[in-house]
Amino acid sequence: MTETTLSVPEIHCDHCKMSIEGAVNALDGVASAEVNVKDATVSVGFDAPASIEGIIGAIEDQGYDVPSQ
Ligand SMILES: [Cu+2]
Repeated sequence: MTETTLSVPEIHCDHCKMSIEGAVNALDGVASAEVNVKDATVSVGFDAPASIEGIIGAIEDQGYDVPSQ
């Protein structure tokens, strides 16, 4: 399993946490997604067919900018 932590500076509250965790956990291949509101990060554990690009896309679809990591 690949584990990665993405910085998403626009995360600021529990609403952000719920929407991002919901969207990323819904992706095929994602084992776990957890948002840390204080650090504005998303930690994800995943295997194929999930990919970094797909995970970033799901976060962006929720309205958050994901700067180059
Ligand atoms: Cu928020």
